[in-house]
Amino acid sequence: MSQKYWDERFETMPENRMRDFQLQKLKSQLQYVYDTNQLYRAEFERQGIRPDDLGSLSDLGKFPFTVKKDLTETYPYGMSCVDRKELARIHASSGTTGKPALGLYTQADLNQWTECMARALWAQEVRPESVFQNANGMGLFTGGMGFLQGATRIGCSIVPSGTGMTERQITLMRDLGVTAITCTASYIQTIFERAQNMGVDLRELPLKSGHFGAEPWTEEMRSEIEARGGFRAYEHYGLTEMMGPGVAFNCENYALHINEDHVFPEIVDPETLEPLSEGERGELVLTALQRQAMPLIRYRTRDIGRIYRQKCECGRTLITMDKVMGRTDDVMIISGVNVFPSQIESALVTFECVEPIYQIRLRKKGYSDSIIVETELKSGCEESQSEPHEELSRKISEKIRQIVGIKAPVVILPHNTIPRSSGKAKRVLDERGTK
Ligand code: DLL
Repeated sequence: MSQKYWDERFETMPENRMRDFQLQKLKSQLQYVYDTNQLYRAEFERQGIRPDDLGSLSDLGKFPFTVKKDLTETYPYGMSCVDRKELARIHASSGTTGKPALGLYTQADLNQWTECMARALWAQEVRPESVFQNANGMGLFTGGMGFLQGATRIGCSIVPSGTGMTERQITLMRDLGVTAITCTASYIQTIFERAQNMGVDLRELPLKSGHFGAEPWTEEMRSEIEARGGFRAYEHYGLTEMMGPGVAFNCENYALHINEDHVFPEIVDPETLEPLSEGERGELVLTALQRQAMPLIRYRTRDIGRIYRQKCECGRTLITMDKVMGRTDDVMIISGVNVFPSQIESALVTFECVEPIYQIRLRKKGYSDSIIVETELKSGCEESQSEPHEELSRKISEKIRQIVGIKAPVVILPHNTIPRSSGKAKRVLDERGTK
């Protein structure tokens, strides 16, 4: 029988011992950034705080935050704590405008990341005998290399298929007996659709697990993927600045455990920036406990959620977080209500006849914003669909009203009109600047 945990010591460490471990790492990490990075030293001094002011974990709240602007303004190496020759890898986040935020790694950082990924994949049924298809972008995006490293460490047979060329992805999946696939939850929709056109039923293949992340996807979407694919759909959460995927992962019960021996989580109120208690909703703030090249202190992720300890049946004691359903910067305010694209997804996925593929047009209506939701009928539903489109869109609109609390017109487009995604889906088209 194979072992249950990849790294039992840390994955099942009692809470008090984990807290001692974190405190010790935090102390040395604060001292390290103070000694090796001018920006951190200057900022600590400006705020009149010294590394040895940290006596307990809650004292971390006295230290300054790091924000994305700190990384872009000091691009490329301003946040580095090591000599240039120590850098082993450089990734970049997927931001589309301006300078990217970089992720810098020493070889030791890469090793830690690999361990975090192996831990996550092991918890999700991936084993040395797995045939692991990596359909994440294999470049600056951390998804490709992160999963590659973790699956390599476990010893899987890896198919580094990258993104796109969907028919070939499906052919490989079928011919090679792929048992595990990783990509975005939106790209697996594209794969499902194309497989159906090719007459391939993924449920008949040996696929056991899908590993998704990099964008919000709802619980409803998880059920839809599992029903359509015949495999379990697991979550990965992470961001380039903190290492990439590997920050948090689903266990077999779908609890999203944080690798808290590497990443220390806090939740703060995004307005007042005051620390919130476990269980309260706010912005996730992360501190890298063991990294060398770019160990960010109190990094504001902009992701919204909660963290809480729960006794998980899987036996892991690692703290858990909510599935991230939105960022402070992608919230739309419609008729005074905060709306996240993922809430629209929750409504759409309850309708069997529409694809969980959608886009939201954000427009100006007088002084306020309004949205139009566009989706498509599933292929094959045109004939079986007995009710007129107007009736269906009215029902979806009503569902959105029930879930989100706002009225939004829904347009049902012909099949294959909305651009398919092979990476992170672009859900919102901001048309407020155009007529
Ligand atoms: O998306 C890293 C990653 C790759 C995670 C593959 C999981 C799987 P970035 O491109 O830097 O890194 O984007 C990070 O994506 O702050 C979240 O807003 C969002 N995000 C990542 N994972 C999830 C998730 C990668 N599971 C940003 N659910 C993060 C919701 C996610 N949002």
